[in-house]
Formats: sequence, structure tokens, C-alpha cells
Amino acid sequence: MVFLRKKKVKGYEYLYLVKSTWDKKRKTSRQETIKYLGEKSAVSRDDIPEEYREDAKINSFLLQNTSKDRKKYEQLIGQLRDKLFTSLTDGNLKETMNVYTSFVSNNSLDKFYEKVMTPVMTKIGHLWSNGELSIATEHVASNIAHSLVKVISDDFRKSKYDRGVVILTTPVGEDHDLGCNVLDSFLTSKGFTTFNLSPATPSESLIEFIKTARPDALFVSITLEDNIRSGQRLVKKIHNEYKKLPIFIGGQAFSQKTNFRFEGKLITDANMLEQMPQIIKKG
Ligand code: B12
Repeated sequence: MVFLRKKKVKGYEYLYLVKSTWDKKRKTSRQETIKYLGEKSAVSRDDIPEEYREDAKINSFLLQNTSKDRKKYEQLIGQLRDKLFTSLTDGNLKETMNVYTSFVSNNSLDKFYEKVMTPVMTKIGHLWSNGELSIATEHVASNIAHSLVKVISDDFRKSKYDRGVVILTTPVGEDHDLGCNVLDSFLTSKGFTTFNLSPATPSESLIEFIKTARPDALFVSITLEDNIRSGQRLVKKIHNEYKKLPIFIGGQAFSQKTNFRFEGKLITDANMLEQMPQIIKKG
């Protein structure tokens, strides 16, 4: 059984998705946090991992908690997405930075990436594929998005925490690397040391690199379905060389179909940044 638990800290309420299971031996129930969802008024259905979204209890809880605050929050997100869309397509890094700083003054970095930036990139992709946005404008927008993520990452790289080493890459053929850069910047903000080898690292180079970097985890990001095979080959080769290295695979390629076999852990929930440090720890 899953349910939402509230915790109050300094006047704010925070929500956690919790799983309760019956421990036969001890004859008591055991509770495990599946996901931290964030500040109550900001939590929406999208934050719930897909497999629990249809749970009646969770839905009714969310309905009850659709407060005025939530509506205000959704409006704010909408406005920020519009501003970000304009600043990215105008090629205006300064304004893009302003949108970012105004959001993170009250919200977390993962929410910025998941609720603001990634949906804006998706919109840009739609407009581009429908011929409503030129290739040139799409390139400008994507380059500014990369610059923003780089500024954010560089800022966090000064941190002295040492929570582990992570390598990130995409398989050969995959040029989309903003996903890797976003993961890189988020993990850096959480105190991980990252080596971002994206895009498209050949497996031989990666095998050599792992020898010296000695990572605690490897992340493989795949955007195009056509590159899943290349991803599977890459993961297989790495796994054969480093049996104990945890390998995580994810990205847009798995937004429609998810039944792919990898010699690693496939993560298909798109909104999972906040959980990553815990997932890496569990290996
Ligand atoms: C920018 C962009 C490009 C840029 C990429 C620049 C770069 N250096 O990255 C350029 C112009 C090069 C490009 C090229 C192409 N693109 Co393009 N591109 C995009 C666009 C607009 C944005 C992608 C993006 O950066 N998103 C933002 C990032 C942050 O999101 P994300 O990658 O999903 O990552 C998040 C999660 O998925 C997750 N995640 C990602 N990886 C991982 C890994 C793990 C382990 C985990 C746990 C989580 C995780 O975390 C991230 C944060 O939440 C998308 C539109 C869209 N829907 O996204 C199209 C899009 C992906 N492109 C598309 C296409 C068709 C192409 C081309 C084939 C076009 C062409 N004919 O040449 C080429 C292919 C190039 C190649 N070989 O890879 C299509 C793909 C359609 C499909 N489903 O197959 C899209 C969807 C556009 C569309 N609507 O048609 N593209």
C-alpha cells in the first residue's frame, strides 16, 4: 500500500510518497519512503511515479490539496515557462539566467529542470518539428540552454562535498546531450564529482576512462529510440568489464516503450532528479 505523508518544517508542509509493507516475522508494518515530492502546495500528479498515479487514495489526497496556493504555483510556472521560451529563442542568456535565479530563490534546482526548462525544450522541439520554428532558432535556444546549465554546474563545482564519482555519457550516434548536462549539474549540486563524457563516447574509450576515474556509477542517456541498440551494446560491454559498477540508463527514448533489456538499471520516470543521490547510494 502506498500513501502520502506530510511533514511540517518551519511552517511549511512537505510531502513524501511512502510504501507500507507487512513484515511477517516481526508482525508489524514497515514503511519506506519511495520519493520525496517537495513542498505540499507545489506537488502535482506529474510528481507521482507513473505506477502509483492511478492509486485512488493518492488521487483523492491530491484533489483535496488542490489549494489556491497550488493554482498560484501552476500560474507562476506557466509564466516562467513563457519567459524562458522567449529568452531562449531570443538567444538572451542574461534574461535566461534571470528566469533561473527568480525560480530557484524559492524552489529547488531539480524542479527548475523538470518543471520549467525540460517542458520548454519539449515545446521548442514540437514547434520545430511542425515547421513553426526555424532550425536556426531551435539551435540558438538549445545553445543558450546549454550555456545556462554550464553556468549552474560551474557554480556548484566549487563545492567541497565528496559523495561519490559519476560518469555520464550517451551512446554512439546520440548527439542530444542536454539531458546529461542537466544530470551532471544536478549531481554536482548534490556534492558528486562528475565526469561528463557526452555526447557519444565509444565503448573502448569509456572502458579505459573507467579504469582511471573509478566511478561509483555510470549514467547513460538516450534520446532517440534508434540509439537504444547502440546503448544496449555500450552497457553490455561496460558491464562485462566492470561487473560491480552500477549502470543507470534513462532519457526520452523510453517515454513511449519501456520494455528494453539492459545490463543495468533502466529508469523510465522522467521526474526523478531528486531521487538520484539515493538511487546511486543503493547502487
Ligand atoms: C535540442 C534538440 C536537438 C539538438 C541537440 C543539441 C544537443 N547538444 O543536445 C540538435 C539540433 C543537435 C538535435 C538533433 C536532432 N534531433 Co533533436 N531535439 C532537441 C530538443 C528540441 C530538445 C532536447 C533536450 O535537450 N531536452 C531537454 C533535456 C534536459 O531533456 P531530456 O534529454 O529528456 O533529459 C531529462 C530526462 O529525460 C532525464 N534523463 C535524461 N537522460 C537520462 C539518463 C538517466 C540515467 C536518467 C535516470 C534520467 C535521464 O533527465 C533530464 C532532466 O529531467 C528535442 C525536443 C524534446 N522533446 O526534447 C528534439 C528531439 C529529441 N530531436 C528530434 C530529432 C528527430 C532530431 C534529429 C534526428 C533531427 C534531424 N533530422 O537531424 C537530430 C538527431 C541528432 C542525433 N543523431 O542525435 C526529435 C526526436 C523524435 C523521436 N522521438 O525520435 C525531438 C523529440 C524533436 C521532435 N519533436 O521531433 N536535436
